[in-house]
Amino acid sequence: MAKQRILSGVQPTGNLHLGNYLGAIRNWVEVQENYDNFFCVVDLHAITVPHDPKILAKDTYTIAALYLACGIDLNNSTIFVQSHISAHSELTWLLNCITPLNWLEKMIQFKEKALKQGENVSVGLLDYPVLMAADILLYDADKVPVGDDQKQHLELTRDIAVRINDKFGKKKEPILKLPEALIRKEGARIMSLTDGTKKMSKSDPSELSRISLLDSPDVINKKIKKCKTDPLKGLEFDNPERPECHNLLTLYSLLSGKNKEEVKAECSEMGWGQFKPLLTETTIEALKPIQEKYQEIMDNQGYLNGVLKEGKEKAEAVANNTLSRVKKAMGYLTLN
Ligand code: ATP
Ligand code: LTN
Repeated sequence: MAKQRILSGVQPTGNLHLGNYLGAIRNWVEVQENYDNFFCVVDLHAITVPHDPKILAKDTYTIAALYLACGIDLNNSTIFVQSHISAHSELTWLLNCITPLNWLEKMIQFKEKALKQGENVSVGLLDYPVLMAADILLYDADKVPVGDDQKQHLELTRDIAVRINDKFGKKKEPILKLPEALIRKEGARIMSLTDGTKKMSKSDPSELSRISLLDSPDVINKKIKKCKTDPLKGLEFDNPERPECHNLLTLYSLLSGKNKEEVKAECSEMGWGQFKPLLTETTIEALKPIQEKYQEIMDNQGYLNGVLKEGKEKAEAVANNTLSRVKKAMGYLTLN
């Protein structure tokens, strides 16, 4: 039986942090053997908030190299850049014309990001989830592994697909496949180091709020030393009064590979002075192989270019096929 397909992506808007890794990419790596995978660097999404043209290409390389460094295996997976495949933009337009405006106005991420932008909110920011729907639907993806914050966008993607199928498809032959979100409970929402009630995010102005996958041991040490804690004795999971404590124990559990029970047994009697060095050491050790592999890949730009060129060809064939199907169903003229 053919393998089910996975599609997912990350925006090239700065270095990846532990939230991106534990909420998304680590899960891609864990399940990749069982699926036919497409992993995209979503550079068209990266310009929905003001961006710097001088670093967009460099950041795109960084994210692609980090996919490989984190363990994405080209035997099961295709890595490509969203803007290299024009079908993403074209399908977005077609989907735009059947998507009600008020669906987009309800999106939580739009509301949060629009608030941060003040006067400067682009049409692109509002349209962001439709572009994401196009990314997913073009590949007939069965599963989309993401962090918890993307759940609403996945629901919207399904709603858009249903609308296309209802308007233009036949009952027994849907045009677009309905994808499912793949959200792992552990790590789906890693919180900021400076505020345990806010998610760790690339766009937080404070560098101290996140650990990047490429942070040096010194920087990791400094960030964990300064991270927010509380004055209570002992360490515990799941106490809503202690969001930072829950988050730091979760990080330790995920990065050490020890389950919750093991972490409880090891850490519940500890104070912060004992736990912080342990978390620091564990984080440095977990990131070391990723950083070494990343450096190797970045030292060989020819190799990375080759990966992305091959990725483009493979992805384009699939995407163009779906786009033609949709255009045909919508009644576009084709010349033979
Ligand atoms: P920004 O905060 O600037 O919007 P981001 O840090 O959320 O960026 P994205 O590129 O939007 O990064 O997200 C890439 C993937 O990482 C998505 O699957 C997203 O759900 C996941 N992710 C992002 N932040 C976290 C987090 N704090 N915990 C778990 N998963 C996360
Ligand atoms: N919106 C996503 C990034 C993204 C994505 C996708 C994720 C764009 N297109 C397709 C999965 C599938 C985010 O993480 N902020």
